[in-house]
Amino acid sequence: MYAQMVKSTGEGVKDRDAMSPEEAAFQDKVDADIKIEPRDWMPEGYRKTLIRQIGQHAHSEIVGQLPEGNWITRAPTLERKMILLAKVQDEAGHGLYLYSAAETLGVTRDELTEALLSGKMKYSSIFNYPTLTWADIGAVGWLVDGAAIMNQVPLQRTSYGPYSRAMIRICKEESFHQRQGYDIMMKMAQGSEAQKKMAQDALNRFWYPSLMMFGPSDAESVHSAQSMAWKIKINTNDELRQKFVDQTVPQAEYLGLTVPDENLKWNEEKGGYDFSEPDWSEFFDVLKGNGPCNHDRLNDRVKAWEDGQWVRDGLLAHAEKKAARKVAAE
Ligand code: BYC
Repeated sequence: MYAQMVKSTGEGVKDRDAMSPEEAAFQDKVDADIKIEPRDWMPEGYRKTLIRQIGQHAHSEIVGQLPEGNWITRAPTLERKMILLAKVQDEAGHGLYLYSAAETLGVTRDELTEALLSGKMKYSSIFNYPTLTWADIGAVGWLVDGAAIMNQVPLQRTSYGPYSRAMIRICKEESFHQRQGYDIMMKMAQGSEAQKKMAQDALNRFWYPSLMMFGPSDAESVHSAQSMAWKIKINTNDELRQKFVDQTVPQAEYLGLTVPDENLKWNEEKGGYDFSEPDWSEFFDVLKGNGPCNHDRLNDRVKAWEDGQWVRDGLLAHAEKKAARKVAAE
C-alpha cells in the first residue's frame, strides 16, 4: 500500500518539451509562486513526493517526543519540567498539523501511521540517538531544533499551500524550542566544572548527528533536483548544512564550548566555515535501522498505538451509534 502511495520520484527532472500541457501549466504556476491547493491538478510524482516528505516530517515530530519525554520526570526544577512538558506537547501538535496537511493529498493518517510502524516510512535519523544526560536536552533544543528551523523556515514558502501554512505555525514554536535549549546550555556552560563537562559532552555527541539531519550531500541526494524544481524544497541539503554551521559555531563560542571538529575554520573567500563531513556510512546505517535507538523508538510507537486501541474503538463505537441515531430520526 505504502509503496503505491509514495514510491520515490528520483528519476530526474522532466524536460519542459517532454511535459504534457497540464504538467507545463502546473510548472508555470509553481514558477510564478502561486500556491498549489488540494483540489488543483498536480503531477502524481508531486503528490507522492509531498506525502513522503510531509509524512516523514510528521513522524519525526511524533518520534521526536520520545528522547525528550524521557527527561520530563527528571527535569532539574519545576520550571524546567513545565517548559519541557510544553515543548513535547508542541511536537505532538506539529505532528497533527502535518498529518492533516498530508491528508489533503489523499492519504489517511492511519495509513501513514501503519507505514511508520511497519518500518516502511522513515523519520529523522536524529531521533535514533539517546539522550543520556540533562545537557542532552539542552543540546537537542539548541542543535536539533536549530537544524530543524534552518530546514523549515524556507519551507514556509514551499509550493503546496497546506504544507506551507502548517510550517508557518511550526516555525514560530520551533524558535521558542531552540531558545529553551540554548538557555539550558548557557546554565550548564556557566555552571560547575562537572556541568560544563556535561554540556561539552552533549555537544560532542550531537554535533555530527545534527549535521546529518539535512540529508546526504548534494551529490548523493536523489530527490533534491526534482523537489527543488517543484519548490517542495527551496534549498539543497548542503546549502542548509552550511548555513547551520555558520550560525551555530559562534553560538558555541559564546558558550565557551568547542565544536568537535579539528578542520573547522573560517573561510574568508566563501564567507563561511570549512568543516568536516559527518560519517555518511553511519548515517546510512541509521537509516537502515541500525542506530543506537531505532528498535526502542519503533517499539515505543507500536506499544503506544496498541495501548490506544481502546480509545479508537470507543470513539468509533460512539460515532457509529450517533450516526445510527441520526438515520433512525430521519
Ligand atoms: N533522516 O534525496 P534526499 C523535526 C532520506 S526534525 C532520515 O536528500 P529529500 C523535529 C530521504 O527521505 C526532522 N532520512 O531526500 C525537530 C530519502 O529517502 P527516501 C524533520 C533521511 O527528501 C526537533 C533519502 O534519505 N524535518 O521534525 O530531498 C524536535 C535521500 O535523501 C534524512 C523534516 O523532515 C534524515 N535526516 O531530503 C522535533 C523537514 N535525510 O524517502 C521534531 C522536511 C534524508 O527516498 N524534510 N533522508 O526513502 C526535508 O526537508 C527532506 O525530507 C530532507 C531529505 C532534507 C530530510
